[in-house]
Amino acid sequence: MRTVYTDKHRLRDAKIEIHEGTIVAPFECPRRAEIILERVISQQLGQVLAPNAYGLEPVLAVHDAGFVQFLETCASDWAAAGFGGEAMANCWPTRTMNSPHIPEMIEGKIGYYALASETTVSEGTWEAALASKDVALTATDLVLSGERAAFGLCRPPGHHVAFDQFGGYCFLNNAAIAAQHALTKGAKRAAVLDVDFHHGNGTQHIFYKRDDVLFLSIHGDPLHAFPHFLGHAEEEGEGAGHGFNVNYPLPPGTTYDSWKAALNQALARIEAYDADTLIISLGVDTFKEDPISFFKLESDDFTDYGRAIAALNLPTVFLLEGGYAVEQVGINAVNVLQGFDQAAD
Ligand code: 5XA
Ligand code: ZN
Repeated sequence: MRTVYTDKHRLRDAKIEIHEGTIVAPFECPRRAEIILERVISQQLGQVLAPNAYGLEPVLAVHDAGFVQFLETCASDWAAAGFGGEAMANCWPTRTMNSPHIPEMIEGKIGYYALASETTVSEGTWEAALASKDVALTATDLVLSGERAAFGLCRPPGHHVAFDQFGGYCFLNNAAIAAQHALTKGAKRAAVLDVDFHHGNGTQHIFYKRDDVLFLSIHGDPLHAFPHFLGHAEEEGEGAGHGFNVNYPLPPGTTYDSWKAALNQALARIEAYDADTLIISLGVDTFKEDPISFFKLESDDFTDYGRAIAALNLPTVFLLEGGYAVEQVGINAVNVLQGFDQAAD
């Protein structure tokens, strides 16, 4: 399987994150992508190629134009306001302050467009996010042009980004952009399977009322895990989209047996849907040593589920999401891809 990668991901190099009441160095750091790339190369997974540039059109197919404009200028607007450090939300339109007005001052504006405060917008973030979606789109085009599978080594990740809200280390929704691109180029039924530890609230939000993208997510129960407010089993889609959103929330301490049982259900649902294109939001923060998750997968489990995904026999795009046990993140991500390749041969 070929990998799409660019070192432009390094432009996203925030220095702070709010985590459990403390300011820490961000879990989502450039080293993650470097370790995965090193593993791709050392395991001879396949050729590594640079992304093509796609511009903003595929972004605007799933994201709000005002939101995109905000992201582009956020870091410079923050500095122009005389604020120091990295742009960070601290005030939101909460349940009791629902208003149609978008603040002009950057402190209010970032609150309007943010869904969490842990993720700052640092200088270079926008450029890295653009490059990350180019990685996703290039990997998607490899698959649309006949390759059995491709790996987009996306960084920053994307699955928390809704139509017009960022957070959870994500700025543009790479998987949603890729799925929409596949449809625009002729696919009829795309499926996005999100195996990251965290619910893919953004992808769910973007496709919630649609029946041309089946979204499935296996994740930590939001009663106990970020993003806290979405990801429950009863969220099944709306209108034409009813039945096309499937959540598998799992409890603290989940080991591979029950995780795999959820995966098997998800794979059966994708088969029943008769998907023609499969996008995997590949987060490996389900690993037992991940610092921000409560699932207990072992490294060999990643190989096993890569094989199971291959058995669907679908053109498959893997796009990197989370995974923060930095020393093992390369092993675990590449195990999925190798498992897939072994079974796809
Ligand atoms: O998949 N999402 C993540 O790994 C980010 C979670 C952020 C928690 N504050
Ligand atoms: Zn995650």
